[in-house]
Amino acid sequence: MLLLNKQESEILSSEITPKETYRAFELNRRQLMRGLGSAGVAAGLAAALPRKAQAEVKIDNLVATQYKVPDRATTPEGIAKSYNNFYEFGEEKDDPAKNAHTLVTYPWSVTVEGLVAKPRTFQFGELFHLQPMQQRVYRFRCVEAWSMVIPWDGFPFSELIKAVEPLPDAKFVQFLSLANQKEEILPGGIHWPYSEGLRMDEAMHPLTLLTFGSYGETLANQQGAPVRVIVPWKYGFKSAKSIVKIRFVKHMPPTTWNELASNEYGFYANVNPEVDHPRWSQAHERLLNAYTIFPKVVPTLMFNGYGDQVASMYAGMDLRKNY
Ligand SMILES: Nc1nc2c(c(=O)[nH]1)N[C@H]1C(S)=C(S)[C@@H](COP(=O)(O)O)O[C@H]1N2
Ligand SMILES: [Mo]
Repeated sequence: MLLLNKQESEILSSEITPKETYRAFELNRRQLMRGLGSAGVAAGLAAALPRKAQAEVKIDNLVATQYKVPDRATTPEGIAKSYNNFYEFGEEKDDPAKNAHTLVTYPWSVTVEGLVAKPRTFQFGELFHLQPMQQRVYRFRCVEAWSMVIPWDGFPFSELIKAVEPLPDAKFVQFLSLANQKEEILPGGIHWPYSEGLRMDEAMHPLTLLTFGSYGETLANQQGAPVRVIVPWKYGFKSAKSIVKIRFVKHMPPTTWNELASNEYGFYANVNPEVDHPRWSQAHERLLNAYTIFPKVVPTLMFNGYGDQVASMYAGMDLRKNY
């Protein structure tokens, strides 16, 4: 493949593979090229970058947990950190890795406000040290029908909730990302800051992880540094990145994707192979856990395989209506 010049290889691979597969391939090729030549350049650039909140902290003494994915190989770190969705830094899967170095994560604080007895602004270091750090290997399923298996490092979001003591009226939690992007960049007009939300029981659920790292390292900017949430039984867009505000509210909060296209992106967004996205099936997913131009396609699991733990929260709800 390396014997072809760029143009030839692009024409060839874009003709024979679907667009998404081609992108993954193209990414792998570029990673290979980078590895071959530009390590020195990258190191020089890194030295000139702004300070990071994570410089204050270190992920060590990770607590082992029972959260594992027995049936699937873990996604290589290089794929997890170069094939991302972070629209503030571009629409293509390789844009965040290219552009998110401009994200300034120091100083960083997270304000918790709204219907809580103890509203508080946490400096990043305070939040990081609130609880011991656990590593959990989770399935991660994007609404675009690809998935990864990623070891995330964090602690249950419920620990933060307990620390601020929600009032009885708090029924939902809203997450707001840093407004990195001042302009509307999507043709349809996406509004910043990125907003996502969970119902209170979902936010309290032990699987919901306040996440500071992956693979035993603090988060890369493109993954939503320095702190994000991971909700493994829901489509990836529910897992807000680079969080600066957490708001406890009475009513279902407006969310970015739901506002953009409510018929495509519901508030619940539970992974569900039986409910198709209006433009594509959700029955299968491309498993991005190996460097290959033909990722394995596997059936998507109800609640992304976490049904035993989470299904009871939706008992009696019509999951076709509440998609
Ligand atoms: N602030 C913000 N958070 C975001 C997004 C985004 O564009 N902006 N994309 C979401 C989507 S669609 C997915 S699939 C995941 C991707 O996380 P990853 O790139 O770490 O795999 O982040 C979610 N969180
Ligand atoms: Mo996604």
